[in-house]
Amino acid sequence: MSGKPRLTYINGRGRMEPIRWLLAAAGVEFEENFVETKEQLEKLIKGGDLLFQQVPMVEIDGMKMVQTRAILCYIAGKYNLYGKDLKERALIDMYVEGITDLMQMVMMFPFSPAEAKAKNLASIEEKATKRYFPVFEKILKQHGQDFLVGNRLSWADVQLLEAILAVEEKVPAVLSGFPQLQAFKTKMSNVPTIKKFLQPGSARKPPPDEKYVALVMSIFNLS
Ligand code: IBG
Repeated sequence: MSGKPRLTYINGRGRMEPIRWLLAAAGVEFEENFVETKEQLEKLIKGGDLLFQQVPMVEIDGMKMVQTRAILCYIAGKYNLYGKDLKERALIDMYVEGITDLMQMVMMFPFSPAEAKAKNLASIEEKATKRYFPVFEKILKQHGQDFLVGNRLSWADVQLLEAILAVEEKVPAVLSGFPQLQAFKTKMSNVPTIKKFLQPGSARKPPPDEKYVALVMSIFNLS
């Protein structure tokens, strides 16, 4: 056995992408097992490895972990990206949950019916610029540090950069009113492990396209 974590999911972003981001930021190499058909998912389910009959599933340290948030917490804790004490952890949790709420809208966007696309895009822009990004702009401005919590890289920083880049793919000028976030994006993109992940050929998955939507719809029941 290689000892590398093994990720089971489709070959696309979905719910696995923040896990890929966090492992990459921690400098951890991983292997991927791509589910390509509904039959393959059903076989995995029959095999009994998916606790709730769902992916993402990550094999790590002898465990077969499911539930995205549990997996992320484990990786963040293991690789020192989860604060130095309970209070820093509480902040990281609050920031991550907020960003996850925004990312939920981004993740579901490709599945919007054509007639709802414009409205859903406007809603993502509105929530990003009026609710979520102002919070992080203010935090960074107030403490004047490079990272959101404890003056060192944490899970919250990684999730925020992922969210900024994902929203920018849809709304390129979204950071125009957020100078702190622009500087944050530049600094975070230059953290060596992240810089590597942002380069072509990494395990980072491309923006969702029609093929991705068709693949997801052919394998999963979206709810
Ligand atoms: N709470 C779980 C988690 O966070 O891990 C939810 C996991 C989940 O919904 N998994 C889906 C699944 O395995 C795949 S992600 N479904 C099994 C089934 O039988 O349908 C599906 C998804 C994508 C993009 I991709 C947007 C929304 C959902």
